[in-house]
Amino acid sequence: MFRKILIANRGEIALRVICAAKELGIKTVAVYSEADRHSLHVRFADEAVCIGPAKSARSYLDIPSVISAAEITNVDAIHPGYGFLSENADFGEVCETSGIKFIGPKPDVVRAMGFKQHARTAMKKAGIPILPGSVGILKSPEEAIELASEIGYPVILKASAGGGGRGMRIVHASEELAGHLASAQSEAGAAFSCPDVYLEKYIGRPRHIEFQILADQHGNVEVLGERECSIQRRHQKLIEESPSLQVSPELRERIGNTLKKAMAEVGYTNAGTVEFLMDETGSLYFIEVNARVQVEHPVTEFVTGVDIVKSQILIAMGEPLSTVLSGPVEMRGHAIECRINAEHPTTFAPSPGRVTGLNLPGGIGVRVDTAAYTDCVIPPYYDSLVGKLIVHGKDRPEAIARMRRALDTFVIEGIHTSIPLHQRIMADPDFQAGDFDTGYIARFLAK
Ligand code: MV4
Repeated sequence: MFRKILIANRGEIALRVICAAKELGIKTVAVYSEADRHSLHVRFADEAVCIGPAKSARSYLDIPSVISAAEITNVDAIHPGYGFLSENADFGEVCETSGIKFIGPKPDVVRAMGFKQHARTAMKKAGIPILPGSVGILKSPEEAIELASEIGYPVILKASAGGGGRGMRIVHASEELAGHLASAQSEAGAAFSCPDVYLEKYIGRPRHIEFQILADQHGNVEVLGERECSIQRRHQKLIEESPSLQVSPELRERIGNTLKKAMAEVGYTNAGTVEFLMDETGSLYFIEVNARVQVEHPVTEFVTGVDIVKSQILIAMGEPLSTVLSGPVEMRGHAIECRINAEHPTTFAPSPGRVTGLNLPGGIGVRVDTAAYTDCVIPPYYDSLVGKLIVHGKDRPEAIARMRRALDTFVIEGIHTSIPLHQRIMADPDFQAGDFDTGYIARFLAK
């Protein structure tokens, strides 16, 4: 049983974890940078420790500072949230050697899932469909050219240690392959200290669909359905929903059952997300595993009624899923999330500054996850997410109507936000018809 946990994060997710801990009767410790002295996570935690200057590299990403704060306050465990140290296997190891439980998968599993090529091989072995491509990392341009001609162009080169679109190259013809391979390898080496690159068949205009899983320390895995995350710009998601209109009950059941087996086989524990691309025929192909709680977890919480963050804490304490969950997981209704960023709605320029006025929407089926308050200052040093507006309705049309009325009463003064962009998307006939893929935002902005 945990008595006290430290939250190694800031903003809305730090508050989200504090809420879960409070409901479990667990004390909390916030850590904060000098720029976050007046943040709500500092105010609502039982204790707070300043861990360094504004720049993340010297505070939220600084392992010795976070561990020192944990030791000084004598916590039992650390919840990393998302981003920052959440998928840093070295951090997980330091926690363990310091006698502090890391609320996430085991470091070896985090490390293995971080190498995409490794995750791909493991998923294939367990029967999860993957795209045709290299079996290991690419060893030579000749090997790459031979493989690509077998698969057929276009193909995509991906950094094994990459993610979020970094270190990727689309290759349309054999003449381009050697050059793109060399540049992908050097970019990957510089960015991730690992030059390994692999190759896959390229899918044009895919949909991005991800499955939420929970896995306990006793080999049990549950699947909490899927999320549709295709509405994104430059690898930043803007809108997520659950369920996906494109996933039939049969497909959900088939992928879900295979995932239970696959995640148990790789020794995965805690909450996790398995990302897929869907091609225009409706087939799903595994691309990567995210070994953390995700920004968009609330849409899954709305449709399943499962508290994912509380589940993470209980799993880390050793509880079996049979007691973490109150029965079989069922999906009810439809949920949509709009990410509210501090940025200009058409230029996407960052818009940090003081929030001079704030009105949060509420009412039936509406949830706002935010650390913003009137007169708070959004610092320029971190992610531009200022809040998430999530709605739940009996079906997708009701969820959209609810989102539209909630956006209409969501007022943030003093900074620019993405609220007006979301209002336009919710009114778009293509969005309303569910007619979109990962190219949607680029086309929408060009209209
Ligand atoms: C792909 C792809 C097409 N074909 N892989 C981008 C981020 C990384 N997580 C995987 N990504 C992609 N992988 C193959 N074989 C297209 C993308 C992609 C994408 C994926 C999900 C959401 C948005 C995207 C935007 C552009 C490209």
